[in-house]
Formats: sequence, C-alpha cells, structure tokens
Amino acid sequence: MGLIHIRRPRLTRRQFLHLSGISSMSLLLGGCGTPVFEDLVGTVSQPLNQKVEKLIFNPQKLVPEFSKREIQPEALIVNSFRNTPIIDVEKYRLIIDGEVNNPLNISMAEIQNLPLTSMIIRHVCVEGWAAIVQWGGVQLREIVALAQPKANVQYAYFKSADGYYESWDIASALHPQTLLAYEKNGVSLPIENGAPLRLASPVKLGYKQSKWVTQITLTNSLSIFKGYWEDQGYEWFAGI
Ligand SMILES: Nc1nc2c(c(=O)[nH]1)N[C@H]1C(S)=C(S)[C@@H](COP(=O)(O)O)O[C@H]1N2
Ligand SMILES: [Mo]
Repeated sequence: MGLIHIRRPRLTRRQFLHLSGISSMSLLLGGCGTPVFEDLVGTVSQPLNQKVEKLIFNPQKLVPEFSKREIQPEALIVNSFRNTPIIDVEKYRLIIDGEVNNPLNISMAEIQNLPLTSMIIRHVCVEGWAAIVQWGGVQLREIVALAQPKANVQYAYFKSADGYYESWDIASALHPQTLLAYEKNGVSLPIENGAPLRLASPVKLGYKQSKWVTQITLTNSLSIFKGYWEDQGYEWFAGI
C-alpha cells in the first residue's frame, strides 16, 4: 500500500488561514509565485466557510495505492467519445468560477508551480477493463481552495475541450486523491489521455475522469445535464 508522495511542502490548515497578503501568496506557491499569478489569484482575505473548509482540510480516508512494479503501462485504453482536441498549451487557461469569491484563470505554468502529488491507482472503465496507472498532478482541493469557494458549494462541473462534460459531488472532488493530472507513469501526460490537464481519482469510475479539462464551475445545484454518459443512462455518483 502506497501513500501520496508530496515533493513540495504543503500548507497546514493554520498556515492557510493565516495567509493575508501578496507575500503570503508566494508562500502558497512554494516560493515560486510570479507577480502575474498574484494578480490573478488576489489575496486570501476571507476565511473559507465551514463546510467546504472542512472538506478541504479533512484528511479523508485514503484509497490504498499500488507499488511502482504493479503499474500496467499498456493497459490504459484510450477511450474518447470524439476525436482528440487540438490545444495550444501556451494559450491554455484553466477557469475556476461559479460560487467562489476569487474566480481563477490560470496557465499550465502556474498550475505546475503548485505542489506536485503522485499516486498509483486503478482506473476502472465500465466497458470492462481496468489499468493500474501512476498519475502526477495537483490536488483539485488545492486549486479549489485558491478560488475561495462559498458556503453553499455542493457540486463541481467540469467542461472539456472536446465537448465532454461531467459533474461531481463536492466531497469526492475535494478528496485528497482527486488530482488534476499532467503526468502519466512518470512522463508528461500524452495528448490522447487528456493533456494538458485531466481528472484522475481512485474514488470514481473512468467516465467521471474528464480529459482536457478547461473549466471547473462550483455550484449549489445539479443541472439537468449531469454528464455526457449520465445523460444517456449511466449512474451519476459512479463511486468505486
Ligand atoms: N473529455 C473526455 N474525457 C473523458 C472521456 C471522453 O470521451 N472525453 N472518456 C472517459 C472514459 S469513458 C474513460 S474510461 C476515460 C479513459 O481515459 P483514457 O482515454 O486516458 O484511457 O476517460 C474519460 N474521460
Ligand atoms: Mo470508460
């Protein structure tokens, strides 16, 4: 059983709540903050609301991980409902909006300045295959915390560059092993697997793990459009 590997220092709850200005923001970025990023994220001026704050800092039960030698490099089958979209990484932005005090619009360089987490988990597709994969990326909870979610947030919506869409319950989205991944099996994420940024999590089935994510909207209600496969009859929660 493995644990999440943290290669850069992570904030404690106390440190996070004490952040109050630009100099503190660079602490949040592990000392790599650029003025541009500080302008984008602003400052953490308001404490997070109770409920979401609890989810962000709650250790939550970790799903046991696999060891390096158990990785199955050939087993992850590319499964895309349409063609692979063409994305210019230099122009790429990830948008975080909705019920947040501090909407974000950030580049891959900025995302890669955040702490890198690596995990080896099993990806399970309902079509009858599975693969043990190592993913590297940023915890989704880390980015959500920067956006300062409001008290009523219950769902996260994910939009993808190929027209795919998904919605998750907020607790699963803020699970410590839910990542926005940009590495697969130790190398840059291949385009067909969702580069520059995809979801990866051991708590949800394969179809919840959106590739080519461009926008994350935090909401307090579930739309009638729940997800590309869900809207054709697949289960919404899709936990593992
Ligand atoms: N944007 C987008 N994300 C997606 C899909 C897709 O078609 N488009 N397919 C889903 C399904 S059903 C699975 S099993 C996994 C497959 O990931 P992979 O292609 O990297 O193996 O991606 C999921 N995420
Ligand atoms: Mo799937």
